[in-house]
Amino acid sequence: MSEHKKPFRIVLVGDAGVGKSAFIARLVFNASQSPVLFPPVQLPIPLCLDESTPTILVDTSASEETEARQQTDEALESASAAVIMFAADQPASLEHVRSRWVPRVRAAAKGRRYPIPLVIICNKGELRTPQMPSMEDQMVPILRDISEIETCLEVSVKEGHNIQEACMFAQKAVICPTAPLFDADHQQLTPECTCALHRLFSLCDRDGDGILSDYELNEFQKKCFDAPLTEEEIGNIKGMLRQSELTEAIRDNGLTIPGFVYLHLLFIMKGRVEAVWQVLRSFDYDERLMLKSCVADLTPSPKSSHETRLRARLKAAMKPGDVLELTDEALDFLTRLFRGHDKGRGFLTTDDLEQIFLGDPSNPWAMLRPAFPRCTRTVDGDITLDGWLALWSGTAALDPPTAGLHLAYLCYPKPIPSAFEIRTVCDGRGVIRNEKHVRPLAPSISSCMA
Ligand SMILES: Nc1nc2c(ncn2[C@@H]2O[C@H](COP(=O)(O)OP(=O)(O)O)[C@@H](O)[C@H]2O)c(=O)[nH]1
Ligand SMILES: [Mg+2]
Repeated sequence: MSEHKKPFRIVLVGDAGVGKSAFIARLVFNASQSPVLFPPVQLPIPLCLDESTPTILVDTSASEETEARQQTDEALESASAAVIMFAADQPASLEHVRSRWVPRVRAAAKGRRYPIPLVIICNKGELRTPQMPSMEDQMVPILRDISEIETCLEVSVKEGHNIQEACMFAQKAVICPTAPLFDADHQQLTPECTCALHRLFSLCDRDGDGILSDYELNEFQKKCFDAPLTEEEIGNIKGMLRQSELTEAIRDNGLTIPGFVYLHLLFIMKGRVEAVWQVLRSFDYDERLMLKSCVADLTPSPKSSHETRLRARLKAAMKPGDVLELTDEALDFLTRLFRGHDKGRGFLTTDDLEQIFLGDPSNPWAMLRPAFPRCTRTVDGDITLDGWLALWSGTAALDPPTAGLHLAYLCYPKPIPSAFEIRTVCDGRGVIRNEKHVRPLAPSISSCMA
């Protein structure tokens, strides 16, 4: 696995003389002497939180000279996390955290979906005298203003105090960043996180009654944390939710969707971001809160990439004129989904579609907007059952990995590969000769995508 993973890059910045290079020397080489500037250094495995991913520490220069500045900015541009260091005995270095280094880190993150996670380290802690303000007093106003700070702590490179802890926090900032989950400006979960939690709820609500019973909550807990909750813990969770301002976090003695989502918000507010990441990763979400493509893998081998395998299998199995289609079972699942949302009207409005795709970060037919193909919709633009199934069949034939992934997002209850089968639909002269049977509800792709 490690050979495919992009290394984590933890970039140290801060004023000259605060101890960046000395920190690396002490942490990695247990040395008290350091060069002025280290080349990038790979973190030894025992210090790595995620042993499968190489972690590189990148020392930088604070010099304002053009070349040095450029190198530091380039390092920041590829940073997975940044550590801004100041020194307890250099008040200007603390000032510069806010006025110089945070803006440099932010500028380097331009174009990224999320900010670069930050850890603030105060070095030379042993030089802090009782006359100086405490680290906490120094940090509170900064923490209030700069939301991308994950952690701050005081270390003393000279005395070897908190060095490994600082390294661990920097890695945690990479592995469990807050920004993809929590929008600090609005003090709420991000839409991506909410979307994923909605899907998780659907997966865990096995009887589909819209409530997580104690049993379902416990199964969820076991899957994510390998251990069941005690009765007391379940009671505490419900107690916490009952005290929340939500009108209905608990119903029929179980968690509602808002209650379930709110529970995760509470975790984050209490600094337990890693617990929420563990939940999401247990359900195969990646660092962008998308389902890993392996979820929709159509071949059993866990080696090469999803698309490559799928294509290879298809190439081997398919003759000209064959297409990949959804099985009757998959179409039944999609029909039930349709019926569950059409409110008996026989068509899906844009709002209904939004509800269906609540746990899916994107609608698979976004490229068809603003209007779906004519044969899939009513005159008002709503999607008919035939249209809905045709859109799925079309996507399955034209882009199976995408269809598979969206089926996974919609909580298809079986392994995704089992939702597909190869069908011979065309004899090469454009004549449809579906040998098994013609499924009247799923018009052929060529007609529905036309
Ligand atoms: N008193 C004290 N001095 C330190 C500490 N850490 C580093 N230094 C000293 O601070 C000076 C600058 O350190 P250096 O690593 O070169 O700073 P950089 O410019 O940020 O890389 C060196 O003389 C270090 O020995 C510390 O924890 N306490
Ligand atoms: Mg240095």
